[in-house]
Amino acid sequence: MRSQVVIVGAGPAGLMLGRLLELAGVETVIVERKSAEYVLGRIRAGVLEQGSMALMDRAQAGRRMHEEGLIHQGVELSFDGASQRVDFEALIGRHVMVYGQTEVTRDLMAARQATTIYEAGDVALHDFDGKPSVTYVKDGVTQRIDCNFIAGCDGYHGVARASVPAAALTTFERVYPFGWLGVLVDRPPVAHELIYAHHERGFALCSQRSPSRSRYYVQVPTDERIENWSDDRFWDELRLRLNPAAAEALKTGPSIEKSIAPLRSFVAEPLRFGRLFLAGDAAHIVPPTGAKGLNLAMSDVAVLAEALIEHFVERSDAGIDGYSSKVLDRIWKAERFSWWMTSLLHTFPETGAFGRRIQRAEFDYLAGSVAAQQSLAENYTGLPL
Ligand code: FAS
Ligand code: PHB
Repeated sequence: MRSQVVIVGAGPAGLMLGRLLELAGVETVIVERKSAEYVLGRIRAGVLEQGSMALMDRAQAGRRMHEEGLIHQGVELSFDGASQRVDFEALIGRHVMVYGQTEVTRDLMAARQATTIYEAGDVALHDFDGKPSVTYVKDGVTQRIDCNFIAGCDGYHGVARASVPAAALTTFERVYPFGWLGVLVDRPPVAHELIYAHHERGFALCSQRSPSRSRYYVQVPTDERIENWSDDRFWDELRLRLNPAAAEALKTGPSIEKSIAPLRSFVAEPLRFGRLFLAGDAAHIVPPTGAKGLNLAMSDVAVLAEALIEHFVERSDAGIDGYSSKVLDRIWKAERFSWWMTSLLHTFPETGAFGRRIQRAEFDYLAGSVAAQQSLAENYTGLPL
């Protein structure tokens, strides 16, 4: 088989890249390790920046998002009971949309016309410095796809970045001393906007998926085990971390999904190796506190799609030559913001009483400064592409 671009990974990055390329007439094949059902079963992000919303429209996959997504014009930050709303619309005239990553993935899957090979085993990348190809095993038979370019959209644990010689790659990483225990529940959200709460017991986040489905998180130690957390224990702990009004308004019920995700900041440099490009979680990881992970993946592939289209349609390599430096500039700004939000809102016992006072001063400065709130608003709603 032959194609112009082989995309490894059918998560949001791979599917969005494939869709933008196919609309421009560029041939693609996506090779995905798991089944479509498995990919859709992963419960992850929930907030889209306006730039990601515009990309869904460009991909002609935005209809349901506009019908079912919830426009949010601000968020609430609370700190040991004190609350501050950050009004994106009033501060900078922008907003975000609450629309789950599962739905984004479903819409992109439905829009895709070209080939996606699911349950492809032993995916391997070959000769991406010369004449690239990708091999995989399907129904016991090894298949090969010759191509012009490979896009590694296969996430943090994927094969693409792992195929790059270690000497060619520089990585930067910070692993946080805690994770997020997340619960999905079919109950109305506790508030009409998201609540990010700092409490001496730990961070908590009240998010949502629809007027009848909510998503909640609490900070837990890295070695925490999901079996230690009954629903009742989760709801009791969440109430303790929220301000009294939110704790009172919380509507609890049986969890329909419960999982623990580790938190890390990670960036690989550069993001181009000959005819191989890395995008999305294959290239970087952010702690979910800033709601940047999915959105960064989208902005990576918007730039990569433009570069590849320029190569095939306009016969220019300026875009592919500039891809890595262009996306890394925006990646590091999102890494900074995600690190800042995480540092402000989580408890870090190792930083002691002085660290807690600094966090409180950071919150008090934010609460009293329009400029600080504008800075949070422009980062949270998404920096320009
Ligand atoms: P993905 O990981 O989504 O997709 C990669 C795809 O490649 C997967 O389908 C995988 O099966 C496939 N793959 C892997 N190895 C392969 C191989 N060898 N061959 C073929 N295919 C292969 N972001 C937020 O903004 N908010 C959140 O709350 C949030 N929560 C998260 C919770 C968890 C547990 C995780 C892991 C991430 C979370 N994220 C969150 C970040 C997440 O949303 C990512 O940013 C987003 O999924 C990135 O999309 P992709 O780059 O497409 O990577
Ligand atoms: C979510 O709804 O899953 C979500 C929302 C905002 C975040 C992280 C996760 O910062």
